Amino acid sequence: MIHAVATRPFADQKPGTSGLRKKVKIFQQPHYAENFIQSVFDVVPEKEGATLVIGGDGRFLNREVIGKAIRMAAAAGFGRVIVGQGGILSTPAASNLIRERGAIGGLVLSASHNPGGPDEDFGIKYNVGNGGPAPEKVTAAIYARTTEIDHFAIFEAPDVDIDTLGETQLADTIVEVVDPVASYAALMERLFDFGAIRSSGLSVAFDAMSAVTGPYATEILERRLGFAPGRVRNGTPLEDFGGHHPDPNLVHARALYDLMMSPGAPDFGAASDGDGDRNLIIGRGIFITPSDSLAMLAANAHLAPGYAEGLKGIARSMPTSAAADRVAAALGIPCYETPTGWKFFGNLLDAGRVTICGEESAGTGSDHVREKDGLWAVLLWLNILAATGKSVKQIATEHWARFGRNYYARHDYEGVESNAADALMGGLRDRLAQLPGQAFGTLTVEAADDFAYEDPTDGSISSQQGVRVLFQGGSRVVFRLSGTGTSGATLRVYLERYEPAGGRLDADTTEMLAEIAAAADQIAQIRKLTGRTAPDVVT
Ligand code: VG1
Ligand code: CO
Repeated sequence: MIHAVATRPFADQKPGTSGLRKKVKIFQQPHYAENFIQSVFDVVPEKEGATLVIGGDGRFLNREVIGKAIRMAAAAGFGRVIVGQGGILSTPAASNLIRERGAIGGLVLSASHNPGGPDEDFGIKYNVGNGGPAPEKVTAAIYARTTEIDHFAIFEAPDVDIDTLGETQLADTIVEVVDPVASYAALMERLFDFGAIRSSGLSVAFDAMSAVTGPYATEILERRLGFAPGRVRNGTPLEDFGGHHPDPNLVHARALYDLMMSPGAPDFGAASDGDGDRNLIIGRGIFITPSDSLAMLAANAHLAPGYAEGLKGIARSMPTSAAADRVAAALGIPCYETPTGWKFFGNLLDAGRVTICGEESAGTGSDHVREKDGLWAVLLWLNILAATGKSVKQIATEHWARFGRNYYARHDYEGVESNAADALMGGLRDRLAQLPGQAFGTLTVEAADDFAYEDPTDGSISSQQGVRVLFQGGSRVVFRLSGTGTSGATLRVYLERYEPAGGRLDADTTEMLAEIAAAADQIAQIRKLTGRTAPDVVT
């Protein structure tokens, strides 16, 4: 029986960089999740009989919201709902299923790298038929719908059993529970030379951070690639990620970092985030920044079977370092600079303009899906190591010797008072025109702007995507506010210094960036306006 339930709009359902992310307590308000899901369904055209994919990263509230979403999808008239067993689907696996099964879209339930549990974060993201995050015109329509919603429809029945593989009928909808790993693992086997990795003799340590990649990594790394049992750490997804932030960076994956810097380190260390789309890459004795990883993967991708024909182009988000640009130039292929967030890569991938994309925030991926993909990056690295017989350190040092090195760091100021953050960004924008020519220590500003992007495939324009200050010589600082935080504002300051081949390629990053960091504070008045003397997280 389909039930129409009267409801009233919530004022705070505007999707951010990747969907609607809020505290669990906010999602637990009666009708909160239902209103958002109904608003999504209301803007999906031709859903009658269409297929919808649903899955999440297993965090607290995942099962409950999936139960509701299935019954609402049945009420909305979808023909088939494909759900990962246990409610589990990593973000890239969901993207793959949408594409493989010809779904009209999918609901991905996750707050990614944010912590989980009753007092932590939850999120809902809608992906469209290409498997990627909904573009801005769709998220804007969803948001508009949330402001005027007056009822939602739900099929009244007990929740479907999502733990048993197979099909059940709910009204006119078939609910199909699938193995969350199988088709994703098969895709990886098509892209990479599993035989070469298996026989390479490489040793690995993978930290799944008690999040969604556990079952994927166990199946792929331990069962299919034959790495010894236990090489996947924290491999069981937990509702609260064991109380940790499932954020694969040097702060939250400290244990892995320490292992990789220790004398007995394996050849290769990696970690992924809550929903499996990010990656951390650490070689024995060397951390690879995500921006460098993108550049090094692009330079060597042809060594993997899936990319043997070469790359069509590279795309990176604006705050990501320009290391990839140099690779693109050497390969004679285009390099696109997009706003932050994976949704901007989708059109370029669909149009066949680029093959590989990446973000400084530990996201790398390719045209195999329409999301960033943590395990994909791990496997491409392993394929490159197996094919070349080189260590991570060797790949990196040879890369820098050829292209030069982009020293890079991101400073995050979290939980900043929203008004202070807005004042800081507003002040910066007001002063932009005066910056060129100004000197900060030995640095002189060459140009400054507020990044705007015109999508080359559909002409749509996204403005105010972050303030860039470019210094003479190719160093840079970028300022922007996070679109994924759930309390207050997060100011991100991205620091980059280019050192050409033949220059100081083996120096300490903090030291190399010290002058730019000082200039950033002077330019944006961070201490004065936020009261902070140091960033909360440096990655
Ligand atoms: C952050 C990252 C961005 C990434 C986004 C979603 O956004 O900076 O690069 O695409 O998270 O990643 P923001 O607006 O907070 O800077 V995930 O792994 O949270 O889906
Ligand atoms: Co993520």
